Parts: sequence; structure tokens; C-alpha cells
Amino acid sequence: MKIVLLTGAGISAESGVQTFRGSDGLWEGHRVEDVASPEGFARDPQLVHNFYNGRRKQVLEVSPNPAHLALAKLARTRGVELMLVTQNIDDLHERGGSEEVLHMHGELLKARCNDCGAVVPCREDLSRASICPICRGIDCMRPHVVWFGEIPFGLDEISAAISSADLFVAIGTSGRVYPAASFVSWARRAGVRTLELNLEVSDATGVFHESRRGRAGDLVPAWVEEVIATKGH
Ligand code: BV8
Repeated sequence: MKIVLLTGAGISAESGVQTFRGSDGLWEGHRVEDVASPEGFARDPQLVHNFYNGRRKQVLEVSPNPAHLALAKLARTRGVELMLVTQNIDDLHERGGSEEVLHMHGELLKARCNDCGAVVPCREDLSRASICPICRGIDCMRPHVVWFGEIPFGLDEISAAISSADLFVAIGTSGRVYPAASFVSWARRAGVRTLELNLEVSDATGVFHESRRGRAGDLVPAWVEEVIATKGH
């Protein structure tokens, strides 16, 4: 059974990572174009560094939740071929035991050099004084994340996997950011079954064959046990 699974901020909410549009949403208080766009970074790099330094500290303090653990178990299930795609830039899927995770919007615990293009691990604060460990450049490091207007990672791989999948599942995403929000339509066009697991109705709920309401920490482990039961593990 080939499953392509997309996660969003909702799967990390129960771990204490802010979502984007909740009442205390990340974008609250920050204009997206100021903190998550190349133009915003050019205009005020330190504002952007402060925004991501704060999120990096938060991610290093939290832990994966039962939804992350259940997806790692699903990936280890015989007869299941799982492609796990996330819009999240935290590392909770990996810390939950998932070995293969496609971060289509990048990773908070990595930094990239604008001069030589090197991508390096990053657990400390970044600033204009940060030095690239590869080319020794300065005032050239940025978070290795995909900003608005930038092309997400792995789109060709994702679209190929969706068109040959048996099932497309979306967990904890509002379906408001593209092209991720289009994946369910790609799946429908390819005749693939689609399932949504989300706390609230999303902008894409109407496109899914089935949509279940609840917290990821409850819905995901229950759904994974269903799949395992059908696989006769
Ligand atoms: C691009 C990284 C060109 C940085 C992010 C078509 C139409 C309109 C606009 C566009 C379009 N195509 C492109 C655009 C422009 C733009 C876009 O989509 N704008 C929107 C705002 C209208 N897209 C882009 O710019 C993209 N790039 O298009 O390049 C291109 C593309 C393809 C090919 C060629 C050229 C780049 C977008 C990526 C931006 N970077 N993140 C960072 O994180 O700081 S986006 C960021 O916001 C996240 O990664 C994520 O994608 C998004 C947040 O959404 P969610 O994760 O869904 O979170 P949200 O809070 O919204 O919702 C949470 C959900 O969980 C809710 O439904 C809630 O009910 C639920 N929930 C809450 N708690 C729980 C729960 N569910 C279960 N359990 C719980 N406990």
C-alpha cells in the first residue's frame, strides 16, 4: 500500500509548537512579508533572524507527540510504503522516529550560505555576524527554510509519488498555502483515495473523500492501527 502523507502545523500543536493561524498564531504580530520573504530579509535581516531564532529555541524545548510516534510506526509496517512530506520546519517527525521526511518548506535546524550555497546544521542563533563554516563568508547565513515566493523542495518527487499512490492523507493543515494545498487536487485527478485528519474544517475539506475531526494525538494513532489491522502485520 503506497501512502503519501502531508503534515502541517496542527500535528506539532500538541507538542507546544505554535500553529500559524491559531489565536496565538505565528503570523500574529508579524507581517508574513516581513519575516518570511526574501524581500523582508533584504529589508531587515535581524528582524527575520530574531523571528527564526525564537522559533529554533522553542523547537529545541519541545518533544514529539503520539501523532509523530504513530507515523514512525506506520512507516515500519510491512506492506506499507510511506512518503512523509511535511510543511513543518521543526524536527519532531525525526525525533518521533521517522527516518525519511521530506521537508518541502525547509528545516529550522539548518542554515544556508547565500554566498556558497552550503547547507549546515544550526542549533544556535543566527545573525549578520554569523560566519559560513565552509566559505568563511560573513553576513551571508540565512535559515534553510522556503519563504513566500520561493520554490518549495521536492515538488517533482512529490507529484510523481502522488500520481502512483493508493492513498493521500493530510494531517493538521489549513490548506491555505500553495502548492501544498493543491496536493489533494493532484491526488483526486490521479484517481487516488484521499483522507483528511484535522481539528477544524480546512479550506480543502470539501475536496477530500473523507475528513475526520479531532486532535492529531488521538486521530493519527487510531488511524494507523486501522491501517496495520488491514495489513495483517
Ligand atoms: C511559490 C516556511 C512559486 C517558513 C512556509 C496559488 C494561489 C494563491 C497564492 C499562491 C498560489 N501559488 C503560490 C502562491 C503564493 C504563496 C501562497 O500560498 N500564499 C498563500 C498565503 C495564499 N505560496 C508561495 O509563495 C510558495 N512558493 O509559490 O513559489 C512556485 C511554486 C511552485 C512551482 C513554481 C513556482 C511558498 C510557500 C511556502 C512558505 N513557507 N513555511 C516558516 O515556516 O516560517 S509556509 C508555512 O505556513 C508552513 O510551512 C505552512 O505551509 C503554512 C501554515 O499552514 P499550516 O501548516 O496548515 O498551519 P495553519 O496554522 O494554517 O493550520 C493548522 C491547521 O491544523 C488548522 O487547520 C487547525 O485546525 C489544525 N490543527 C490545530 N491543532 C490541531 C490541528 N489538527 C489536528 N490536531 C491538532 N491538535
